[in-house]
Order: sequence, then structure tokens, then C-alpha cells
Amino acid sequence: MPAVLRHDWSRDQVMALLDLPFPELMQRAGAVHREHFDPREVQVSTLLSIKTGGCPEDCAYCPQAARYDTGLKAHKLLSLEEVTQKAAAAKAAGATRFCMGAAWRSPKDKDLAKVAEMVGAVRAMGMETCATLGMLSGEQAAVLKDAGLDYYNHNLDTAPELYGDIIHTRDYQDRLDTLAQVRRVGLKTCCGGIVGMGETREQRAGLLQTLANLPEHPGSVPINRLVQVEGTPLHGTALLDAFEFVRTIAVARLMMPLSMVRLSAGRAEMSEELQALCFLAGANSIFYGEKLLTTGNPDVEADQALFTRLGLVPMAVEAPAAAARTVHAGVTCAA
Ligand code: SAM
Ligand code: DTB
Ligand code: SF4
Repeated sequence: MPAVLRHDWSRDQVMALLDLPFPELMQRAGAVHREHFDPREVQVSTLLSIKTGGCPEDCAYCPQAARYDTGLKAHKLLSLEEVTQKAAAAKAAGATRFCMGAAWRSPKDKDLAKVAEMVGAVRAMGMETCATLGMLSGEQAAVLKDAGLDYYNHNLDTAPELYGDIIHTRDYQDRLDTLAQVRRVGLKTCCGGIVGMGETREQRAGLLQTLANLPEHPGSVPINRLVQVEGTPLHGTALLDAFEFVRTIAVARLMMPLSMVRLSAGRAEMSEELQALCFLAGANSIFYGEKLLTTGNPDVEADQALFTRLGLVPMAVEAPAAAARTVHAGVTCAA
């Protein structure tokens, strides 16, 4: 049956899903996952911080904001050679997508030209490419598209009504505008958020609602659990109940049935049993490799052993999108 891709979710409808009894929610999410994907397959992406720290923004979760004293060692933009070496190592370890992240508010054109070269070189190695460089103009998005970029990561991070409490140096509309530029040039979007920042269930619903009501569902939806870094304003936030995290994954799967839902930051602090629940809830992508951008991630050996124990296999290439119908605020069209 073709998937119905809805873009007309109300907050109440999302809350009704998040409020379901846990077994019912898991059953529904698992069924939708199986309808569109082989549930054994997990897409694996490796991250590299190509420019670390010294960021002028004030995101309350982020160790890379210059204004917080987190003891992070900043570094300038890596060379092309350093990046291709890391990409080759990621490929050899089994990653199929390589994501380059930079601690910028937005890239300078001279830096963007260097990143474009990196994208071309990684693409030529046969990996999918992703970049996360902050806000982009339409021209900058086009430069990345021409360089062979597959995905642009730009997260909405939280509900619109909470955004102003977490970040003061830009607003939600800035994020939506960059996403629109990225879509306009034909790049695929990777867009998700962070949970465990002290938000309510209603605000988690608000994040999911905004993601699913974008003009296109993001190709990848990273669901990050806050990594609490000493020195950031959110360090010391009350820990989110693990089942709430799993519920968020399950509802993302139900609302965006053809997207890759990524169990993202926070895995290093999760038990293997919790990660297994996330896969049952419909997560089918992870960040793979010892480091995220600046914080830790499980060892490659530990992830390989977990995959073996759970009978999971790395997804070779991204599964083609199944036939879908799209519903934009009540209007149904074939996609
Ligand atoms: N500077 C660019 C931007 O903010 O769009 C790109 C890099 S930024 C580090 C990419 C994403 O990492 C953020 O949008 C946020 O979702 C995630 N992130 C940053 N710090 C995090 C943390 N402590 N825990 C979980 N996710 C985090
Ligand atoms: C995403 O959603 N999570 C990744 C990636 N996109 C760029 C980043 C997680 C960062 C966690 C904190 C750190 O390592 O600095
Ligand atoms: Fe800068 Fe991105 Fe970190 Fe915000 S999340 S402080 S924009 S690197």
C-alpha cells in the first residue's frame, strides 16, 4: 500500500500518538517501519568536525559556542587531505555516508569553496555526502549541490515556542529559510532535533509536528538526546525518561514513514537494551564511529557486536522511497 505522507498534523493529533499506551505505540510504529523498510537494515553515517569550536551563536546545548567555557580545543577548517583521510577510514569501517560539520553561524564564501572541494572528493570515494555548516543563502546551497552534496543537515532542534529560550542569536524562521533554500536547489534535507532539554511532551509534539509539516519530509530525521556538556547552560538538566525518548522515535516513524529516522547523539550514554528498543520503534540509522562532532559515541567494535547480537545489518545504499501520496493541509496529491 502506498504510504500517505501527511503534512497537515495538528498538535492534538501528535499528542494523541505520544500518549498511546507504550505497547500499542511500539506495535504501530514497528508495523509502519516493516511496511516500508527491511527492519534488519540500519543506515550508518560517520561524522567529522571539519571546523571545531569558536562559534558566535549561543545554542544552550552546544559545547562549541565560544561564549561557554567547556574546555573544548578549537581548530580551524581542516585541510582537504585531513578530511579525505578520515573519510577513507570511515568507509573502510563500513560507513556509507560521511557528514562534515562546522561550528559556523553561516559559512564565508571562501570557506564554502574549500568545503565544496571536500564534498567532491568524498563523493568521488563512493560515499554519500552530508554537510552541516549553519545558515546558507540560495547561492551557497547551489554551490554545495553543484559540488555533489547529497544531504544538508540543519536541525529545527525543538518546538517553535521553546526555541527562543534555547537560542537567542537567530530565530526559528532563519532555520526554516535555510531549509527552503536547500530544498529549492534539490538537496535532500537531514533535519531533526534534540530531546531532553527540559521540554514538555507537548513541546516534543511541537518539534515532530513542525518536522512532518515541512513541505517535504526530511530524508533523514536525526533524533538527538541531549549530550550534557559541563560549561553549557543545559548541563544539569533533569534526565529525560528513557521511554519518552523511545516514544519520540516511534512517533517520528509514524509521522514520517519513508524517512530515515536516526538514533543520533546520546547513544554513548544509552544501554544496548535502550538502543534495541529504539530500533524496534522504527529507528533505522545511526552515527557510527568513536566521535560525534566533539563528544563520544560508542566504539566501532561495540556497534558491530551490537548489530551481530541483534541480527542487524548496515544498509548498503539508502532504500528507494516507496510510492507515496502526499497530503498538504487537506489536499492529496500523488508523489
Ligand atoms: N553550526 C551548525 C548548526 O548549528 O546548524 C552545524 C553544527 S551543529 C553542532 C549541528 C547540530 O548538532 C545542532 O543542530 C544540534 O542539533 C546538534 N547538537 C549540538 N550539540 C549537541 C548536544 N550537546 N547534544 C545533542 N545534540 C547536539
Ligand atoms: C545531528 O543531528 N547530530 C549530529 C549531527 N547532526 C551534526 C551532531 C551531534 C553533536 C553532539 C555534540 C557534539 O559531539 O559536539
Ligand atoms: Fe554554533 Fe551550531 Fe553549536 Fe549552535 S549548534 S553553537 S550554531 S556549532
